[in-house]
Amino acid sequence: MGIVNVTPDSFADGGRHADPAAAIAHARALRADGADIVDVGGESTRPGAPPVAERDELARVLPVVAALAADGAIVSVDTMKPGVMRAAIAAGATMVNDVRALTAPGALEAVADSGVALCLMHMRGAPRTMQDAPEYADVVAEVRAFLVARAAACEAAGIARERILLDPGFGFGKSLGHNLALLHALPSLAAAGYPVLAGLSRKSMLGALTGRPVGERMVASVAAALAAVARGAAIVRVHDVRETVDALKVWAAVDAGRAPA
Ligand code: 7PJ
Repeated sequence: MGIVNVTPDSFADGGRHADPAAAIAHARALRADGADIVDVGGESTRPGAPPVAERDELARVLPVVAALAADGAIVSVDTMKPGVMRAAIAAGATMVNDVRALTAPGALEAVADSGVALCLMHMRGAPRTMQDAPEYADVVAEVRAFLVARAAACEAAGIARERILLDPGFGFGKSLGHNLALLHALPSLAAAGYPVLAGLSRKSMLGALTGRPVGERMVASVAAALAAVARGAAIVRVHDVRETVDALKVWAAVDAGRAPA
């Protein structure tokens, strides 16, 4: 999954694709580099980010979703707002990626009324404050229990189990230790029976491990993506698609122990 931010303030590529035309061109390049899914987001969720009005988010996201869907791309919309979910689905998005796991009023219904896929992500707190000393008694058990409960709520609302993915939400209300415990324990989340999506690309945990600023975390990001796939992730959400695809090709061939078909 390639990341397409249509925002003036995302931490990893802030502003580079803020207008729809630039975002469409970027998404097409990511597809050419081997992305199977493009994840289009119009509201930054970086720690401390201000909220975005629905009308502004729609103006950013809809032209990008429509153009990519017309290309035949699998388009995911990264949003917490039911109105944006509905409009993006109408414009051709076939996946909703919600860092609030459909907890906003009306979000469950927006997805249940469609046939699209759904990524439920765990976040502790809200973006503005989530990195203020997050605490857990058992981060792995708590994140897993939250996600399984949200999946059950979605299924009760009529969303088929086959449509649901789970994501532990690296960096969303988690310390470095919490993030590493979750990545280490990814097999136990995968054992819940839903495909797992992992988003580690360029995140501050990689800065903490390597000492590198956000613009120099590509190698760390590829290593993290490989680690996630090796521990059971079905989808990795990344900025550096070309490099990640190369690494995954090598890893998959070694894992298979034979030449690719
Ligand atoms: C994630 C996301 C993630 C999912 C962002 C960033 C911050 N969606 N949206 N998982 N992160 N599902 O790109 O670093 O980890 S925004």
